[in-house]
Amino acid sequence: MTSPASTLTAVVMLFLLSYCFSIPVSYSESEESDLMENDRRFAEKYLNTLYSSSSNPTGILRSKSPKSVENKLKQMQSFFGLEVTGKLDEDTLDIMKQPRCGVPDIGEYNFFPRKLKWPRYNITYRILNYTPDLPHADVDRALKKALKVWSDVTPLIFTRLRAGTADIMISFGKKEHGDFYPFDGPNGLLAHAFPPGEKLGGDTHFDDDEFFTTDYKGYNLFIVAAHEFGHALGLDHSRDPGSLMYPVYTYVEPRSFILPDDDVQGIQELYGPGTSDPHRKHPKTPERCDPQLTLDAITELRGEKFIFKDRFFWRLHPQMVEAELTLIKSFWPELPNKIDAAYEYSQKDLIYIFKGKKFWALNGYNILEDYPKKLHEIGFPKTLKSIDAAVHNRATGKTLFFTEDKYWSFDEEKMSLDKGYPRLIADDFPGIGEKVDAAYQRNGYIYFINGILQFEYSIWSKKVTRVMATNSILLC
Ligand SMILES: [Ca+2]
Ligand SMILES: [Ca+2]
Ligand SMILES: [Ca+2]
Ligand SMILES: [Zn+2]
Ligand SMILES: [Zn+2]
Repeated sequence: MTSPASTLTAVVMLFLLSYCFSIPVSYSESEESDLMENDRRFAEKYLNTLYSSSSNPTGILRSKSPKSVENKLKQMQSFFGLEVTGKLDEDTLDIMKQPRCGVPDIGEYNFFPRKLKWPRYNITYRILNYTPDLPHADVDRALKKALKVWSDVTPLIFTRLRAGTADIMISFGKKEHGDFYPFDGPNGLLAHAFPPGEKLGGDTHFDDDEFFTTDYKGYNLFIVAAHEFGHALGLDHSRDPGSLMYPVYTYVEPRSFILPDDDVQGIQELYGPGTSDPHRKHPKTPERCDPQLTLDAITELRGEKFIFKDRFFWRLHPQMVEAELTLIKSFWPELPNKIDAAYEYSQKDLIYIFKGKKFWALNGYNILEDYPKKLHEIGFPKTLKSIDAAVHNRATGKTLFFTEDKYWSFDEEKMSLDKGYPRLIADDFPGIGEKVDAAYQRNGYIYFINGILQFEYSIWSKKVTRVMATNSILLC
């Protein structure tokens, strides 16, 4: 028998799998129309719950004219940075199917100048009941830690009450649970919370049809709660995929969680900064057109470019003008948060990802068995600490690995390093500088990224033919 945890993980994985590497399947005409009908109904429910003010747990004010489904769809596509077509395409459905918060992405009260916030810094909370998924002490600890995320960066002080009415009443419930915003069974909506105010204001509800955990399995209670308490304190959803207030659930290891900068700005706009923030650095989401932009790694993947920076990557489709920013963890939860190098070996439909002494082989969403492996297993010296950049040359079947001022040539057929390496970058690739941050190949050129500069190097004439800004790769 499978445990509920692994079943849920499998369901979550299925959602993720359908996200972008969906393989075309052929259906009969009637099957296809059934599927489309199901998707249409699913999408309509999603939009009615999350993009309409009348069903909005935080939308105290109702909009006067009900929006058409097409308009809601356009709003949703614009919120998630998708192409705004007003049509239910695959990318849109894929995002709709991801597990998320039940608070709508558009709060109608946004159009009014008043901000919903608590009029004082001392706020009380009370845990009304518990999930059967975890020991009480684990729930207490996760919720306390989730509140601390916010009190660390503001003057807010949270006090737990064991009886009576607290500002933030916390409970677990299923389906209809007393507030006319019913939950939906396993997955889909995970929790919701009401903005600051009387009575229901600040109250936070968790869908107990979910399996809540203290680790990466199921849904991590601390991560879900930290997000919901953001609402309970007055924050709306953010479009920044790196922020905690992004509506879609992404697992982050609680031990290494630091509130992202976008959320710090948001909460401090309401309550101001606190006096003793234990974290000096809050992670910022990279900006595509920042002239100071540097990059970690670049690889092609099935015709798209994946451009890695910190916890994120941009996906650049050859036909698209906008690069889509995504968290590495939302594609490959097992990968580290920041990577060193990446390349595609299209003959085997694999990409390789490097971090420190380890590397992974990925086929779409799947990490191949036996990985991660260690660099020395493919012949690198044991003393080598990391790879700076890697690029595969289809014409020669060789992959070049760059580290500091040296590089190696690797034969993909023989699976071994070529003799006579490492060699100096300066000797064989004059003009590209003494190190490489990231590299990729196209049409007989290798593009080397070094800091804020990108060097176009002709393999044929063995020289630099153009120098561009690094952010030009992101069409800036
Ligand atoms: Ca309340
Ligand atoms: Ca649910
Ligand atoms: Ca790198
Ligand atoms: Zn939310
Ligand atoms: Zn509720």
